[in-house]
Amino acid sequence: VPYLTDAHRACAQRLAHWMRSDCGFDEVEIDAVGNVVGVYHGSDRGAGNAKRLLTGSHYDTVRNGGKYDGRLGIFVPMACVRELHRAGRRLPFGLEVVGFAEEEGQRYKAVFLGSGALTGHFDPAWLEQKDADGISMRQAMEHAGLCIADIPKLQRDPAKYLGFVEVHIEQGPVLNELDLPLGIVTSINGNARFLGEIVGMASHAGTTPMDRRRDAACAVAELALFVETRAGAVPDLVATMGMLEVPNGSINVVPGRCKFSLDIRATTNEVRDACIADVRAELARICEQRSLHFKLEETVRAAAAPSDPAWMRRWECAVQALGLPLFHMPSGAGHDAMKLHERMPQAMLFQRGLNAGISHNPLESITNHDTELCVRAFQNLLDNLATETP
Ligand code: HGY
Ligand code: MN
Ligand code: MN
Repeated sequence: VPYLTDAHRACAQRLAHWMRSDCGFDEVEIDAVGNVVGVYHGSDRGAGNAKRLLTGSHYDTVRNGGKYDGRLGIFVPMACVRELHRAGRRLPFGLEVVGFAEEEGQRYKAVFLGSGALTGHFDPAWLEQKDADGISMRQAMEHAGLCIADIPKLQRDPAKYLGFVEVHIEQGPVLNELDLPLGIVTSINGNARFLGEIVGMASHAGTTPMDRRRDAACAVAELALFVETRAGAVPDLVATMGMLEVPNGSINVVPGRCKFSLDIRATTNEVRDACIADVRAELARICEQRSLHFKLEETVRAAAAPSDPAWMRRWECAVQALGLPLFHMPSGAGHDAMKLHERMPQAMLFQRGLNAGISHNPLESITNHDTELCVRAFQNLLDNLATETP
């Protein structure tokens, strides 16, 4: 479900339909970047004198991804609103549930586009980016009927919100191995992403002696093994070369070009940045030694986002009330909460995944029982917040 594809737009329509017809939201709209925004008014009936709790997650996915990455964090609060609506209950604050349109940055190099529009971080330069088929973001937005001129109006005033909470699948093996359904997130790892290319000389695979080659693919392979070793040497540091490609390569041609990506993450910006510096230095050394050229473009840099203590405590109380043990853990994955973190206090709740928590893979799966616990934890958080709120 990449950004603004037919599957993506169908997903937005479904979410809006369910918010409107099944859950009883007072306001539902698909905004200028494709976020699906549902508002369930508080006891002020939307008069605007009650603050809102902001929550949600993304509905776009990676290629060949799973069904629950992002979506869980939209449906859980939707289920809570449905139960409030069925009971005819109003909280002393409004509830704004957002299905963010673009978090993964798959079609365009614009991660957190959906949540970034709410925090005032939408970069107009993104509009001219072209996807793999040469379609610009501007063209894709216009084709989807989105009103680009309205994008700046999406920025939220943090003073009108109590904070941001996000439920998300863990996307890793920890809760599964501990046999725990829910986990309290302490911080979201900072990450940086790069797209690179090494350029050598394409030459005949049969006639070019091994000591006369300028093989771009072997250089990238050498860098990949360095990245693996460097990241493996430091706890909670991870680095991935997720894309590696010889454009228009041939079986009998020494690769003259090789494109690659880097994704480097750590619990602190300092550890992340030290790794980036070493990888850059090694890339330069490899290319110097092999008489190759390279370019490296940084496409994402998101700071580490520690959870707000008060909101983390609210999740702790909500989970404890279920009779579950508390387990605190960092998030290796990036989430929309790290974008909202730049504007308001935030904290996340993780739900266990099955199959060792595998994610970004169709094997991604959860259980109804764990999801029931997750919904009840969210309901507990809402009820506790209601008693706190005048
Ligand atoms: O890559 C991530 O951490 C997230 O899935 N966008
Ligand atoms: Mn993801
Ligand atoms: Mn996600």
